[in-house]
Amino acid sequence: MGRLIIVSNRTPAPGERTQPAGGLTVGLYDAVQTQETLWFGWSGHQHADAASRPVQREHVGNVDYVTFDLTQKQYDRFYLNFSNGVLWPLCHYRTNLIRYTREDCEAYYEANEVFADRLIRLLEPGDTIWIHDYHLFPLAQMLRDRGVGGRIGFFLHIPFPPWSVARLLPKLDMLLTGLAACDLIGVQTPEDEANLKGCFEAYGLKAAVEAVPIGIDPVSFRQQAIESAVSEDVTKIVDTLEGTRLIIGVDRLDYSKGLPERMKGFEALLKNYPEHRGQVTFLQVTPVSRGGVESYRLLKEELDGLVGTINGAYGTPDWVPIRYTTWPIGRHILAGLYRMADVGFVTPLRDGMNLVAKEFIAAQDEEDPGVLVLSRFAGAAPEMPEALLINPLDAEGMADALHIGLTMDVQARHAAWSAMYEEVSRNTAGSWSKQFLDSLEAVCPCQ
Ligand code: ADQ
Repeated sequence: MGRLIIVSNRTPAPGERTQPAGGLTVGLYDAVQTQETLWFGWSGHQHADAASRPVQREHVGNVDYVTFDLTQKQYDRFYLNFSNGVLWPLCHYRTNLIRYTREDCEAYYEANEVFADRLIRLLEPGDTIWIHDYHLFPLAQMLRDRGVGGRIGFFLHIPFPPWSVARLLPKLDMLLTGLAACDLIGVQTPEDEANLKGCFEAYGLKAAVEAVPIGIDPVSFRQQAIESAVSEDVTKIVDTLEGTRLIIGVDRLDYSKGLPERMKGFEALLKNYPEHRGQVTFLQVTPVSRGGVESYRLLKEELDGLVGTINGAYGTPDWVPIRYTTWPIGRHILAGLYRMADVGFVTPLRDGMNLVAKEFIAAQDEEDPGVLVLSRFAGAAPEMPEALLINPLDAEGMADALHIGLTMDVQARHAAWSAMYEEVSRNTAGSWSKQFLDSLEAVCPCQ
């Protein structure tokens, strides 16, 4: 078996290389345990002489981590402006937030050329290349141009919009032509699959696209939650709730996650169901991300204001309705808090998958499980129809779902939870990477 070459914008940070810490790292952990792997990406650092600086290498277990620096200009234009200021809003159907300039677009392609130039020197015959996410749409074509004839797969972690939305992107045909150089493109849901296929067809491009929904490692996450729930870190937090019921939300601070909408849903609960006032606490853990992009700064201001307004309107000297932190919290603490929560509140306007929904289910106590209130627009929703499904634009509908969740009897909670836990256990991180790599081999067997 040849090597697996994983290419992603960021590789796991040095401290996360023995212990997966979330999203992509968790998803790929199983694949890299069983195969000799090279994981290639940006170091997370900017340097004025990036082009002349050598790559950084670290070998951990089966994996050779190879990273390189970007210049400040590449970081600004490729990463912040184009990847996160154009492609991210486009793929999340937020066309009004797109800030396109031709210079940023050119910088995106130039940065992908840098990835290709650096990577080509590390490749060997027989390697299977697996590229991840929207930062690197054109990379496969650039590798083909440099003579790579072997297997190349691509996985898109975020949604892909229909042609009517995608075509807003100038030079969409060029982006898709680059992507079509892959042997297989994996996406999260059947809806994304249909959308991407429709866009390829619009340009007469041929590409193999398959929905392969990502999962988590439910066994280890559940174990972490069981241990963490009784740890001092978690019991200290739970004690401060003073017996109130706990609703929990955990997300990067991102406009795709429906955070202001979520606050309005909670506010509607307090307004329409006054019996919950003083009886429930909503904890929202939201570490700041992409602070260099204007729409993220504006979102933080909006959220800060909403939390203050709701707490001012409904809070009392001895009860704070919303607890809100923009600091990251360790995964082991989060796992314990999920287990102690009565409701997981997950309300994205659009989300590729949303692993928090799956982690919340994995963490529950089977004797007395909590309830998941989940947006219909999360990629996880088709796999979790037993959740209380909501539309995040409908504050009253969210309030109704929270009320139902807070008052549901244990039999109903258990029935919903066990169906979702079965699904989370069936479709795991390990089965996801295996399914993708098996499909890639099936479409491109001759290696
Ligand atoms: P994200 O947008 O980052 O991922 P998500 O799927 O929820 O969203 O994954 C976030 C991960 O980070 C989870 O494992 C979560 O536990 C962890 N996390 C979140 N907040 C944290 C905090 N405060 N402290 C510590 N850990 C925290 C992208 C796509 C998603 C897709 C994933 C994987 O946007 O739609 O599900 O990739 O494909």
